[in-house]
Amino acid sequence: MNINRKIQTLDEFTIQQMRDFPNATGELAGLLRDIGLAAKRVHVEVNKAGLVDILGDHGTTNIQGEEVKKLDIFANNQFMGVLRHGISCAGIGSEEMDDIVVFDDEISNQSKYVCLFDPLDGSTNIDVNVSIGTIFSVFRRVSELGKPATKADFLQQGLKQVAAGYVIYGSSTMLVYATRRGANGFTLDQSIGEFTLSHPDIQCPPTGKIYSVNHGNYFRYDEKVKRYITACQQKTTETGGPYTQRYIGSMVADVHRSLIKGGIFMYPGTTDRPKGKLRLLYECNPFAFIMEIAGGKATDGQQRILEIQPTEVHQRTPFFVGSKLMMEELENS
Ligand code: P6P
Repeated sequence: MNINRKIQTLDEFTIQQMRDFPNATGELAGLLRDIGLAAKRVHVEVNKAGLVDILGDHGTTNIQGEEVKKLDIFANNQFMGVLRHGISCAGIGSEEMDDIVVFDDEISNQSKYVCLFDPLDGSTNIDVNVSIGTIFSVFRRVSELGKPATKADFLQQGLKQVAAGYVIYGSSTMLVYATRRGANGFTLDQSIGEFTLSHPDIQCPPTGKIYSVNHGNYFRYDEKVKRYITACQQKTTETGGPYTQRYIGSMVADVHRSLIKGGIFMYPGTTDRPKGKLRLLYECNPFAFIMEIAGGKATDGQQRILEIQPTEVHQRTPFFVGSKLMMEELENS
């Protein structure tokens, strides 16, 4: 009997992916469903942030020296909670925590994966109702199963990710994730409380008309970046131009737009911060993985983001990501 399955939920999609791989254990599918559950809980709080006292500062600063918003902590606890009590993750790293957290219990030590999170990116925008997001990265452990996860499990090159994704809490709440089999987007259908497949097999357009960068730092960028920005403002780009400039100041929103509509997002290094601001492990690696799976490119200005060998959990990197042809224009500028 041909059952009408036009609307596929995240759970049904991940189970279908498992059916296509009979020898899959279902751990990764389970981990993605756990992340989807936590994302729904964060969605509820983000969407009522204006009504209850969950806005504003938590009164502490994190390892980045940044003011921690109450929603940051709430989000961190939601994702850590579902994974600690699940059966698919041996430990996590998070922007909100100084070091990795190894769950170190009998079940978790048998788990094949570890996760890294920015639980609520763009949190400075929370108080002004601009889209914010969660970013996550999943690695298969390199340490021995049955024993606690180790730092080496987290400090792997981005090209070794088995999955990566983000949640954007915007005009709708969407969860986008990629595995080597493709990038897919799921929009939260609040009538049934499920993420439902809305953007199957996402492909990043090979070019676009939008460049995204913080012009306030212009005079602190290197000459190559300045040349490219100038080209974007003139008719001197190979793919047309002049382009439109859009900068929301929330990475998840800026990169999501670049992925769906085409474009380029840049957070370059500057004379005062040569490594830029964005974090390699839980901001740049996940988006680089998704963008490459969708046909785009992601570099630090010199090399593929995914080939960088990390040395510490919170290390920063300059970040350029987006449509293949626009990225090549930047590389040749
Ligand atoms: P700037 C938000 O705080 C964030 O980490 C990213 O989401 C965003 O792309 C970037 O910082 C914005 O930084 O220096 O341009 O305000």
